[in-house]
Amino acid sequence: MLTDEAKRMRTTRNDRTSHERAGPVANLMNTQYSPGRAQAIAYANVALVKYWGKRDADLNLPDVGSISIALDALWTRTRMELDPALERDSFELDGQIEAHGSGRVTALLTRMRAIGGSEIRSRVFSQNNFPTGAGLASSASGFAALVTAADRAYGLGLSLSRLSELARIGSGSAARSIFGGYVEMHRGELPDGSDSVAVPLAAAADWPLAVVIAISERGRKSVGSTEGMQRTAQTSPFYSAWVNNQPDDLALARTAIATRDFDALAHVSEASALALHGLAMSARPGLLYFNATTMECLHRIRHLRGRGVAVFFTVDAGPQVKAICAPEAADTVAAALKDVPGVTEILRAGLGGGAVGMDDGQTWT
Ligand code: 2P0
Repeated sequence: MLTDEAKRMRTTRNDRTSHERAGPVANLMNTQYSPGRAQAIAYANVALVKYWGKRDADLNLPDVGSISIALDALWTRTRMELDPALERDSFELDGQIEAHGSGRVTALLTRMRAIGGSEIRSRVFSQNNFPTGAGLASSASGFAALVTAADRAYGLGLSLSRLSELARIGSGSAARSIFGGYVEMHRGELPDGSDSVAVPLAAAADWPLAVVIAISERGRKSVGSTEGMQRTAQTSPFYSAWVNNQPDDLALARTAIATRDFDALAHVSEASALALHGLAMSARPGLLYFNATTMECLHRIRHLRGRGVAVFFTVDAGPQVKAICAPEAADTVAAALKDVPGVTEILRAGLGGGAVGMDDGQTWT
């Protein structure tokens, strides 16, 4: 007996799918399904207009829309094998059986099995090429890769919009990592979450900005995003102001991206990041994701922009600072941030593509 969700997903599964998209590994794609085994790659994203807060915790529906860019240098690769002999799904992350987060993985796979009418459990092997749980959006690339691999392994052929919806159930930011370049996540209005999905705004090649990331702590953050959002919504006196202001910031960012207006994008992105952290600090007890190095990096970036360098900052639920800049400014920005005491590592990225599924056995580029 199909659930209502499974019926709805099945009726909309004939749109463009991840199997048909062009992308950085498109040359490796095979249009044939090979149900049973599959792999996928998805890229992390960084929000310029931030997501923080949920209107429904069960379906993971956001209280606000958001806008992000995909990062080509930070990715998750996931391989899946269905095995009728398995009693439960197993999930290995970076070579270790993962207890943390495996409940979300199983819940998502159970939903996807319901869509395909399968009961066969899977072995899931995931690999991040960057630190997990340190404010670098590992859950975004992770869940986007998972639903893309599962779509192929279970032979579902779902549309990108439905994959975005499923990825969102795993992690709100993951809905955005189904698409590449500049992406908007819609808050949506419907209680079933079917309009709470991401859409592409512009391709990476349309406006190829660069990103420089200053790492100052590699450990897992003390308060995860899900718990931090819940605490903020329940205790911050400023939460409703945050929600009410978001449509204005989304409109500003949309226009800035459409017109390639770097200064306008810089202003709204920094405002959104600072508002998010001000909001988080106003929860009780307050959430402090910055360390001293974070703050110093923000000053350094503002100083560079004051000198005419095309750069702005954003910070997520962790201390790492992401500097978004014109490609020709990336060397200057990287050198300036490397020099900040407490910065242990600099990562550099361009804008990435959307999640791509491929058959098992194909090799990665
Ligand atoms: C964002 N963050 O827009 C914001 C800014 C962190 C700060 O989305 O609870 O891991 O799994 O939906 O997606 C991180 O939150 O949270 C996040 P859940 P998620 O990128």
